[in-house]
Amino acid sequence: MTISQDKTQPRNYGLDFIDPEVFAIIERENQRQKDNIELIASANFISRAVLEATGSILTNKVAEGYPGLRYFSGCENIDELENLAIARAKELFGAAHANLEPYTGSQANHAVYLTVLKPGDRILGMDLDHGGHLSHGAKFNMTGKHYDCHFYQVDPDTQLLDYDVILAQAKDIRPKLIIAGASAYPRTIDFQKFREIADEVGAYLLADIAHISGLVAARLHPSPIPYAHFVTTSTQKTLRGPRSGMILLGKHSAPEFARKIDSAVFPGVQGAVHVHAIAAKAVMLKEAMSASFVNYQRQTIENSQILATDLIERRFRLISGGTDNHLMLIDLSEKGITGKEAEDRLASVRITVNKNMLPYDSQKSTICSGIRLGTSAITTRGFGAEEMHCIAELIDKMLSSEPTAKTIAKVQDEVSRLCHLHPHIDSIYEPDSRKLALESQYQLQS
Ligand code: DSN
Repeated sequence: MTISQDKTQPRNYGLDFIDPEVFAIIERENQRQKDNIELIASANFISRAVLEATGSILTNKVAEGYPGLRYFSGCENIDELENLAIARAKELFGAAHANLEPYTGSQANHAVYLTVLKPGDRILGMDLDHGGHLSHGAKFNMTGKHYDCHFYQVDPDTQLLDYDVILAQAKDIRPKLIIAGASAYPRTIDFQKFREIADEVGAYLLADIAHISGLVAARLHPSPIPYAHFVTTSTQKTLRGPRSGMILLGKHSAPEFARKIDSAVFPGVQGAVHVHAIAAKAVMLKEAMSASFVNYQRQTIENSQILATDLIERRFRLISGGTDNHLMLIDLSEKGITGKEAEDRLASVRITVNKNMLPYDSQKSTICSGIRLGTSAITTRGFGAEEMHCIAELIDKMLSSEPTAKTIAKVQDEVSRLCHLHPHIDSIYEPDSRKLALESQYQLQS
């Protein structure tokens, strides 16, 4: 490749000049994010501060081990950074020990398994089709291959967790580890009950709060820290941080497991630290300590509940009849449309959702009978109650019957109007933004 520059101009080593192909793809994705209503429940928009930390020169630094015990020199700044992130995580979640090194939530889970399980040991986790996660024992995941995985489901009538049934199952299976936590469960999880079940059968309890960690940080969902032996989370969902992971231990489990979990993360599951991600998580944790973050999470839940109520009024059937958190699951079987068709139809008008398996689904996972919607990303953009009413109407127009070309055009116009009304993340880069929900990210408590 030849890179020639106009010698009269300052040298340009930026991405746009060095690799215009990648630059163009990123620009197109930026535009897509601006122009679409993002309803994928695990999605969010990070702040400029988190983005800057993620893309910083920290990527250049090699570090293995933990602060004060590194396998490479030159880690004095990195030690300070990681200690800061750990202190913030402990403060925010009321944890006695925090490990900020997991690359992802799944890696955090694997570290917990390595800490307490041997190959072939029994796990009891939530069934993937009932809202669980791949890394909780799915047969095509590493966990399903290494451990003897069993699953609890939701009640067929209420679609809620039935703790008596889970207890009976746990007594039968005698798992060494019980996993509480989900990717698609719209209701509050009772971690205290899970701990009682674990104690009854002599199991360890892992709470995977990947989806709800932002709500837990804001005290809008009960915390598992006092109950679970291990708490894991990814950091990019409701917590609004970088794509990464974290492990937290309460004061009851830290004395026994702090050292073990650290060595399970490194060198057990991972190698060198993603230092740039540690910095981004430190910033995320500072943002999450602000009053505006709590307001944001409150609005996220309120938006979710308004959207759910509006959809129910339009004769959509919601799994469990509603939502307590940032997400909802819609059963489309009575609308005569599959999850895949709904996902495609909404994508055609720039509303982004994911098809989702429902409890006791008769469809295969590439088709699904439902979709999952979440309000974390749109709430970051500043969408409120009024916009939720509009979105419910748009979804109804697109899914309740085959939309005509005229309807599709009208819905597309309305999506453009809403996106224009609440600009993309670029607008939260402006400290003088007039939009309170976006501006508030800068109003951090000292
Ligand atoms: N776990 C997947 C989800 O819930 O969407 C991806 O993070």
